[in-house]
Amino acid sequence: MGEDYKGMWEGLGLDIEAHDALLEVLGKGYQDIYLAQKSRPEGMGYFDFVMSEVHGLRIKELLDEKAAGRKIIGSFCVFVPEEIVRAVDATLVGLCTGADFATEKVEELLPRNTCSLIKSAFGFKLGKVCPYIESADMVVGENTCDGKKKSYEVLTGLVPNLYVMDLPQVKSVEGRNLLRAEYVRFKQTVEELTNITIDADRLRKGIEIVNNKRKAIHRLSSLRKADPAPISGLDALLVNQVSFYDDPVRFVGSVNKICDELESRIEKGIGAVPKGTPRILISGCPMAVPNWKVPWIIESAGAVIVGEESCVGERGTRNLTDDSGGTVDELMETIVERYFKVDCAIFTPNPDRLDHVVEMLEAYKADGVIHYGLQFCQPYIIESMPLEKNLEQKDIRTLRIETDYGMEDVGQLKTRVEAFVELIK
Ligand code: BJ8
Repeated sequence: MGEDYKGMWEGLGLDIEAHDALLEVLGKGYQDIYLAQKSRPEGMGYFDFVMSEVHGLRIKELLDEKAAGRKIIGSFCVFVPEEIVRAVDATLVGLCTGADFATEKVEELLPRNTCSLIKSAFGFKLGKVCPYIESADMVVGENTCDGKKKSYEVLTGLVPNLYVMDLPQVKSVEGRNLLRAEYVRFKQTVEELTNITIDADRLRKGIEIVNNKRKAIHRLSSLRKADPAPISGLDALLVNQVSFYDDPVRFVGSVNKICDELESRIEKGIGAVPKGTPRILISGCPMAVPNWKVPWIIESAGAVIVGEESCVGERGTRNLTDDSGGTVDELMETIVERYFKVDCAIFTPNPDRLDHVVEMLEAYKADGVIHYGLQFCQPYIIESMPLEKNLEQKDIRTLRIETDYGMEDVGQLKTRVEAFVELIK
């Protein structure tokens, strides 16, 4: 892919040498983790292709959209309402936050004990290796955890088109009012950016596009309830990850195609793993591309992941937005309603999340929960302790993992995960 896109990457100001090195590591990791899997559905070929072109063809498409007058908006969080972005014919893309890069430079700006996800966002920017952030007309940060909100103060110096959205921390009337006010401000900002005024038809269309993505993912999720699981957790995670980058309409078509195939696999009793393989529900911090470390460890230990209680997973997609409102105000209200249900650990208290974990565990017939906490992520790590206690009181086996994007702890994690898989067998 390199030679075909070199000019494009240079035009975006990427550091070609560093970027080549990144792509090489990514390609090797993908080969070892993804392509080495057995009994993959054929439909994953589309996602393999998307991944092979994630910095190539997809970026070219985005630049073509820009040339045609459309805007690209980058985001780090599922609280950024894609419906509103779509309503102005703009495209929302998730920004690269799933791998370590330029760590030394990052640690000149951020404390070492900052979570890997935040450091990664900085590393990709400082190392000039993320074509998404360089293509974006606007980058949206959000006041969620302390790490993110303070680091955006620093990121503003590196990303002049950074827009910061305030977010509530409490699910109160005041919290909801704040979310509504911030979504109205965001709507006005994207209207100004694009010179397009959002009317009810535009907003309804935006809701429809985003709901269709969620519905396709719901269909895929429900097929993972089968035993044997027709698709690995790694592959299902990849589909969720690609949903943040891909063209939404094409994405829906590809997910539905793979779902047709999975239905026929289930009918024939074909699985990605043998029937009776221990089933795991992952819960915790989001896993952005190419963060596949823990799922890879879990599935290499002889288990299969059947669901993700995560923003790159069901927390991010579980609820649809009601599109029955007749006016912009009514539709904005249903957007607020939908996002206010997201049970991110930045909320205090956050009781819904425990209910959702239990609900998912039952729905996907999981044998145990692995809580995935990124080191230094206080919201999720602190929440994981009462979560584990509550789950164990319900006789649900739980393993808490705290890790980062490095590979130093792989051996130790493997030992712990293997022991856990033995326990739940
Ligand atoms: S809605 S989970 S995407 S904030 S891992 S940066 S929480 S210290 S990512 Fe998130 Fe939005 Fe919530 Fe979802 Fe902070 Fe934790 Fe780092 Fe995190």
